[in-house]
Amino acid sequence: MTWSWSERHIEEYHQQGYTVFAAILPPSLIADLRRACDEARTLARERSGPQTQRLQPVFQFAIDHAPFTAFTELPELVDALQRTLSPQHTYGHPDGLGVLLEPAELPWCTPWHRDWRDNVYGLDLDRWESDFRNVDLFNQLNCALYEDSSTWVVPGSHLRLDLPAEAARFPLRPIAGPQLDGLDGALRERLCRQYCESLPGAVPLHLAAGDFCLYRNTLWHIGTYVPYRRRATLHDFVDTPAFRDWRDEVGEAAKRARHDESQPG
Ligand SMILES: O=C(O)CCC(=O)C(=O)O
Repeated sequence: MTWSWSERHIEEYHQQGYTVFAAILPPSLIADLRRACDEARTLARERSGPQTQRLQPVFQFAIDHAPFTAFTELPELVDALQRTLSPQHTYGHPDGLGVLLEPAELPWCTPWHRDWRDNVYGLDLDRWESDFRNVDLFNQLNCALYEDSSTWVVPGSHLRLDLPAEAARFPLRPIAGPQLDGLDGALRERLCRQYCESLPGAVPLHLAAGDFCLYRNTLWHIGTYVPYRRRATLHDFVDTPAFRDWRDEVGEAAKRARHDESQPG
């Protein structure tokens, strides 16, 4: 497979909520990024323990930055992103670009979620509901350096609020993940899989090494991880001036709400 961009990427992005730029990274860059991510994995586990999910942002840590800079400047990627979205959309931010890693010891998964709505406590939910279809906001990327099927999504869910079956599956906030404490690895893996499959319409997103997935983080999505499958998947938000303004206004208001709630009354 050799990389080429087509109008299909725009259609997929809008209809499914994600599109994959297949084989867009050249093999030499994959090799350089893998070496830098080996350093990131070691450092992440030293700092946060064996089960840690990520090192982010990579530019703030003392590892080799050169391959990450090459990734952020790759002409084919800059072009593909701008043709799919707009010249205002950017990736590879000093305060954003990170790497998602496999756990060293035990399988686990995140709860199912739509970003901001379900994982930013104190957020103005009416505001999220009025803005979640805005394509200048809420884009992110996963770029796999090894084959990666850790991310599951509900295609098309970025276009709508929750269906009755989804609301019935997760009636409470915060959404709980599966109960894994004290269980052995194989059982944890099975329960994570059952949890992934429990949301109607959920499918795994399969990425090969060098594939770049651009997706709406307003999609229902989840990450599920096993220690025996090596993972180094670059992860970042896709920014725009409008998204910066939104975070300054709505994200900061959520921070203030959390702060006010934590003060003694
Ligand atoms: O691991 C992934 O691909 C998804 C991660 C994610 O959604 C999260 O950490 O909230």
